[in-house]
Amino acid sequence: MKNYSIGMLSLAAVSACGTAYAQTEKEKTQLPNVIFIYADDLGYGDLECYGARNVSTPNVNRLAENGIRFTNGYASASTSTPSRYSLLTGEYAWRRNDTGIARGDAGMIIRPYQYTMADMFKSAGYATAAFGKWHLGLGEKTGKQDWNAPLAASLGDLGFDYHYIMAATADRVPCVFIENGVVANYDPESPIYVSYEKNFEGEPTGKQNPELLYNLKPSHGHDQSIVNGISRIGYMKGGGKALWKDENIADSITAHAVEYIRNHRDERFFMYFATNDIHVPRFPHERFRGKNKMGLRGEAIMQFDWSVGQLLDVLDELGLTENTLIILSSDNGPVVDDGYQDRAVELLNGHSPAGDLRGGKYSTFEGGTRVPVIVHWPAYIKKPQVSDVLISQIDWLASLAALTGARIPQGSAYDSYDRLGNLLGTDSTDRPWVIEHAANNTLSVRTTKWKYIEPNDDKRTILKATNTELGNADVPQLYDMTVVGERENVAEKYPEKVFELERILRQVRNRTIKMK
Ligand code: NG6
Ligand code: CA
Repeated sequence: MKNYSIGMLSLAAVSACGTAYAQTEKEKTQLPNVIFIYADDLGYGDLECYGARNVSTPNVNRLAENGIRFTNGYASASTSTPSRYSLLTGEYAWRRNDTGIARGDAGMIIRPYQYTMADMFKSAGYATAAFGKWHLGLGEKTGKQDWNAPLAASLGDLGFDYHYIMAATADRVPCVFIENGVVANYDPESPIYVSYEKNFEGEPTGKQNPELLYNLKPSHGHDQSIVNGISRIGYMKGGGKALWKDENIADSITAHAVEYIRNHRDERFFMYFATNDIHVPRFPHERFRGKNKMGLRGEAIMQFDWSVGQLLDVLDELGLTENTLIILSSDNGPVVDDGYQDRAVELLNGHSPAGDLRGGKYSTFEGGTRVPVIVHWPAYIKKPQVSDVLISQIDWLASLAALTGARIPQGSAYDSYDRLGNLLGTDSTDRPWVIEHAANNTLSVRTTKWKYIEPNDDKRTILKATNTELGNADVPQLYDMTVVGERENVAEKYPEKVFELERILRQVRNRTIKMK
């Protein structure tokens, strides 16, 4: 039996499985606001509090110094769409075959009937909102959206009361914000057309008109439609005054989030704050330019930290800091050259984006999925700590449902377990296993001591364009996780371990295992 006490209050503790529910009205009134600060491609080593030396992140440090900083926290996947799908549904993305990196005109991947993180909070009486990068599709069908009318399906169908988002990523068209299912700041003089098949007649592309790329040029891919002097993935026409300017994206997302907090100061709210930073194209606001010796990538980290600071400041100002639970993390590991000539590689200056982990974004290796995780809730977490407990974003839905008292419908959030005690620092029992999902759909199983990577047929050991070690092999790999860096494959030495972890993976796949 566990007790979650918040200030004067002790949340009713329930049952042998350690689930805590906010049961009474009084308890419910003490529930915190919840904010996810979800960075894009921010690596394990990219924050000062995780050892970064070339860039300071004072606002994130503030959270770490007064909260819990996790050293074994995992995103579910090493790319964005599957990671976000898993976080928001509590179901592994690899259970479906349509959750890979989404196009900008993908149909909405989470279906309206699915239960989501936002549904959970809404059912517990929270106001719910999403800001920033979405990348989980919009509308009914891929390629069939009418961007000049309300979208046929959007986040309102997934439990979010309000959203101000980018459809996909900054490197994919359409380059406009979507507010509550319609293009924000829509310009009727300039209707929007999008295609991932072919260009629109007379429209320039990065490939054919490199002279028009006055802001950033691609290093690989990203040579289709040009918006704001930067070429993107996909073709678009129109947009007019609705088109974003990359240098203002962080300001725009943050301003909307800050305004939301102000307007909902008297309500309990859940906010999914998904920054565009530090994804490519990295093109931060002028005020960060020249401020970091790593150039644009370092400046994008500074801009991320600035956004965090804006949220913290408004919470302070409104007296909401104490009872707001903030969870800061990233959707996948780092990449340096992800397709634009932003000089990120040459200006690293000794910085290790993945810390001492091997691999990065796209990999099966740790750099792909082990990410910063910081939890901050002054009313509850009184003793700051660094925790090495094994946790995964897949569990956040069930864990926060345990906090709020929301009941998850049977069969929903199937892969998500209540590990609230881990997140709040009261339970240091490791998750018995964590599943990591690489870009090529290879799965790995991490336990406290071991990591098993299943064999695959992908011949690439390095993703050349990004210079990322992928960790592929056609034989089983087993690494001793007490040794940093996944260097020595000891599968042949410990066949019984390989067998044990293979079995866990098989059972998780088949849904024949339940975590104790
Ligand atoms: C890749 C893009 C990369 C990035 C990634 C998705 C090319 C050559 N590369 O296909 O730039 O957009 O998709 O990143 O197009 S994620 O973080 O959203 O998953
Ligand atoms: Ca990402």
